[in-house]
Amino acid sequence: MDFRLTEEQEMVRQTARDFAENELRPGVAERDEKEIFPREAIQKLGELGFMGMIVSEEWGGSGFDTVTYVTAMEELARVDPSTEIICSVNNSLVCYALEKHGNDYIKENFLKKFATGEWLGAFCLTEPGSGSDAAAMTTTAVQDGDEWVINGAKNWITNGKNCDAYMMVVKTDPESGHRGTTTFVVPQDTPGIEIGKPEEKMGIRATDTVSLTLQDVRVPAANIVGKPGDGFKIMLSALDSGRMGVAAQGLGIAQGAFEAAVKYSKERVQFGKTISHFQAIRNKIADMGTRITAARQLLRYAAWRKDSGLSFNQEAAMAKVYCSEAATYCALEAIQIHGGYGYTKDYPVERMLRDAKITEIYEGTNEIQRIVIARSVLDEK
Ligand code: COS
Repeated sequence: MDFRLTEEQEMVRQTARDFAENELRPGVAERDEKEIFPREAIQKLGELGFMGMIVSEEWGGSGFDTVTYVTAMEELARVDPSTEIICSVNNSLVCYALEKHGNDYIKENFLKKFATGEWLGAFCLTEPGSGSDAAAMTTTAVQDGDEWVINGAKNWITNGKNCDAYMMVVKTDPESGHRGTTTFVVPQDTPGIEIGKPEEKMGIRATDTVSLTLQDVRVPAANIVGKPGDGFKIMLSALDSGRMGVAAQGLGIAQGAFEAAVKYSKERVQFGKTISHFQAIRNKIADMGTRITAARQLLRYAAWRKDSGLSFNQEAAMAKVYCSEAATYCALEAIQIHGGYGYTKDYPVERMLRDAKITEIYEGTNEIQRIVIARSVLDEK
């Protein structure tokens, strides 16, 4: 067993860290405050090969393994969790699923564009009436010759406004429950798609999150991902992979909050010494550091299982739960260590807490992750 990153993994991690420090950190507070989408940063990440990290080179990707991917995503999230999730939705939800399930037409015309960063992707599963109970979706597609006609609505779509195409699951045989669902790639400029007003969110405010109204949206049959009827399973398997991107986001936030707290504790003087000397503060630092180290190992283990061709559904869910809860925990403790200053926008830790909370909610709430974990542990799959 070797816990060290390989030379290549370490090089990619350093590239991600340099990018985050030089390109993301300078504007991160302003983008949060003014809800500015980091378009230029995403374009540069595309040029660096970070938008298709786990896609093979044949389809325009960088061909990295998943350990490299989560390591890079952690570095982005350590500084800018918004940019991380924009990137990770494209990488580990959309690109992963299209490479695994898409036909050559889809790979040539969509995957290549997403993987090179020419296009940005979004993932559409949730609807106003179906969140955790994803199979309860009611958006439909009806076949009309060589086309399918989609009607319905999707919401909570990360990248929904700034993307170029959606990976979207809908009911094509409403009588057959989840077995009557099909996944399509739908270009954003397809007539009949109305994009709602971006949600005004507590955190990850540089991302756009929108709802979509779909009225007679015509999509060629060639844009079906996998087989008709397999849509739900394709989306759930994409989420197994995507959840590692969210876990990396949580881990990066936890690490960023930890570093800010450690730094502040060594600067702030009370009772004649820096507060890093006080046991109450030291305990917090010890607990944060322990959780972060455990979170990182769990996430890299899940990623290693995926890279090794082993099942990773349970471990990805565990990593998502543990890393996201470490994020909220560390951000809260970092604020506590900063005292009143931590509760203001003069320090980054208040943003880190706002950014942390969503990691416990999206790509499957932590309550859903625990269902997934328990089913797997109890062998009830
Ligand atoms: N990958 C592939 N297939 C999977 C799967 C996975 N991870 N998990 C389950 N499936 C399959 C099952 O094998 C089953 O197939 P068969 O009917 O052929 O046996 C099918 O999917 C349905 O599974 P199940 O009966 O377990 O579905 P449920 O409706 O009970 O839902 C949960 C299972 C709750 C786990 C699922 O709905 C879920 O993950 N919900 C959260 C959705 C989510 O993450 N939303 C966030 C969207 S992005 S912001």
